[in-house]
Amino acid sequence: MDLEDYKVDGADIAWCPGCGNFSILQSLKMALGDLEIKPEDLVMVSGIGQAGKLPHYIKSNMFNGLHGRSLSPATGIKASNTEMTVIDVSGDGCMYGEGGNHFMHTIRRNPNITNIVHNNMVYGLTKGQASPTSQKHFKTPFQVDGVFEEPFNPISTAITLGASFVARAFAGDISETKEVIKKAIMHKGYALVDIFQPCVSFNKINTFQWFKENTYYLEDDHNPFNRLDALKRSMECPTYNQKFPLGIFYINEGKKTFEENLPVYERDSSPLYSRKVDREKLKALVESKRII
Ligand SMILES: Cc1ncc(C[n+]2csc(CCOP(=O)(O)OP(=O)(O)O)c2C)c(N)n1
Ligand code: SF4
Repeated sequence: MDLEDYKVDGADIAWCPGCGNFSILQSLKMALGDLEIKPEDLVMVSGIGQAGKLPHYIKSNMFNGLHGRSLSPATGIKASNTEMTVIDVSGDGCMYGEGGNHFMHTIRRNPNITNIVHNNMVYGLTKGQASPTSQKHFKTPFQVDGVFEEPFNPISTAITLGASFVARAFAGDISETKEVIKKAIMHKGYALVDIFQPCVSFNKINTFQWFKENTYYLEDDHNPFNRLDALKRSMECPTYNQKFPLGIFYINEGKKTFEENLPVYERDSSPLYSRKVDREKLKALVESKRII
């Protein structure tokens, strides 16, 4: 499909010129186009933040909810519309801070959705406070002496929790990011794609150049099916004088999805909304639960 097919007529994009979000939007549209996913078959879900605005700029069905709470509606949307492609888009603050609890338990639940996280290591929308992935010693007008906590490692956390697909990309490389997003969408089960996204206004340390100098791609012979190897690689980071690896770290094959675990799909795979309500059965069920 053509990228124009995903264009929202009259959309006034509110991101700063030069923001890494533009490249992620471009990579995502290219991935959707290559996979021939029609806007009517796509649901974009987000919370709050600069990243959370992305669904406003792509023609699709969309749900924009609370900060850090997007994965629950995304899970529900997929469970009741199993034939749709569901993509959640969040910022690092939204997903790993406010939504940290939902992040963990969605990994355990394993809905067949793609979770794209724009990781700019800062709170962009609220003008530059530190986020869970801000690097140590990062100074902001709010963390005036610099961040003292260890940064949250989403890749290690996801692998430890047995996530179904775990990858990291860099917004400065549109074609590689597109390829990773395509694989994540095609993967059956929960797929995390953490994308380094320079915030040109509020993070003057982790710039496009900084990410270029501090990342490298996992070798072609990296085996994503070896969990311990993946975990080891996910711990490489500048804190230990290493670079951040990019690419597909881990694939947990054969894990049952959330939808596959639901009894409602055991005998009938048709999506819930397309089924006829059997009022007699429903009445009998309600009656059977009455205590008095
Ligand atoms: C529960 C809650 N806490 C805080 C806020 C205020 N808030 C809105 S956006 C935001 C930070 C967004 O940062 P991030 O998720 O990293 O996304 P970015 O803007 O960098 O893309 C915060 C703290 C909120 N809306 N709701
Ligand atoms: S504040 Fe940062 S993240 Fe937000 S649009 Fe501007 S550059 Fe992008």
